[in-house]
Amino acid sequence: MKEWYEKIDAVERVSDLEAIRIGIFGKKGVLAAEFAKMKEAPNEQKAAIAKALNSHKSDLSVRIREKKELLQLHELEAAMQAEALDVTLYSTTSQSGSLHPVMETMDRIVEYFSAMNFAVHTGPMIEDDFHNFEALNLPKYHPARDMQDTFYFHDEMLLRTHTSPVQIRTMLNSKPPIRMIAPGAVFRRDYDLTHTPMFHQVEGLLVDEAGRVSFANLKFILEDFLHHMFGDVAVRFRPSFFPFTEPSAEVDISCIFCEGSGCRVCSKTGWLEVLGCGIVDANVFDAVGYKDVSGYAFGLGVERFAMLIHRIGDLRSLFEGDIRLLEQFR
Ligand code: 2NL
Repeated sequence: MKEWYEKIDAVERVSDLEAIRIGIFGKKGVLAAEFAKMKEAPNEQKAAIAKALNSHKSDLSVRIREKKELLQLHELEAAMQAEALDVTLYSTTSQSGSLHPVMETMDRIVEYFSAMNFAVHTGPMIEDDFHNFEALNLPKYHPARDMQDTFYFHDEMLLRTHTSPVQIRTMLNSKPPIRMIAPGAVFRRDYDLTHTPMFHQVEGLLVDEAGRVSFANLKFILEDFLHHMFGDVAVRFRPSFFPFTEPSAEVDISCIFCEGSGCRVCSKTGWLEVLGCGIVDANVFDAVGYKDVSGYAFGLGVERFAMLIHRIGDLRSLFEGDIRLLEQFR
């Protein structure tokens, strides 16, 4: 039997050890053969032979189990050594991510108004008629509610067409004064060279006691904001109309491409429209139950800001998900 102990000690692979185990314990193995031989031995020797064989049986079994554990450990270590990766190695091919220009622009806008003490509020993208239209002085049958412009669900619900419902919810949930912005995605049934069915808005709202908020306050903050975003540009306010503000204005900056002399981007006007704003219409305050207050509001499209700031000519390139666009903004 001694040779089998030596074989176990000498073996180097788990698979070879298994062959040895079968050679000892298998049906045709050495133990089976020795036990068979024992039957031919004289009766008085049988007990001693059986005792010796049983002792070998348990010793060999323990030795095989211990050797197997040892070999498995060695094989695992060898495999780990062979597959080892140095994750600290410097790689020249590693890629770093970057913010999409729309989100980067949104962050810059939010950063400005946060610094000016405006709270940031968000709300649901699936809205109801009241929060998206009715409360904003857009009564039933107003053209802006047209099926042409709004994505409707079956049960009077819709995809918000602007972030104004966030302001309505904030006013319904809290008391004046309010000083907030609402950044987020909005949806309109529009798809052509200059419109996508989903785009991003930042709207602002400030409400305080009656008589404490003026158009001059609105003009100051928007001029300062536009200088923050576009640098040294001229800013002008043009009278306009929105159902939720009265009076209303659209805000232009001097064209950042031709510096006001007239080019293709500004349609030879020298001006680029970037904002809508106004003094909050009294009907909006009535709808949320606010009494004896005054306020201003404004809204802007983030994609348009991003395109002007980064001089991106085609709106669609912001939505194609082409990694080569992002690589230009690292
Ligand atoms: C634009 C114009 C605007 C508002 C949005 C607003 C919200 C409330 C009350 C009054 Cl709750 N007004 N929002 C006001 C004026 C203009 O957006 O051109 N957006 C892209």
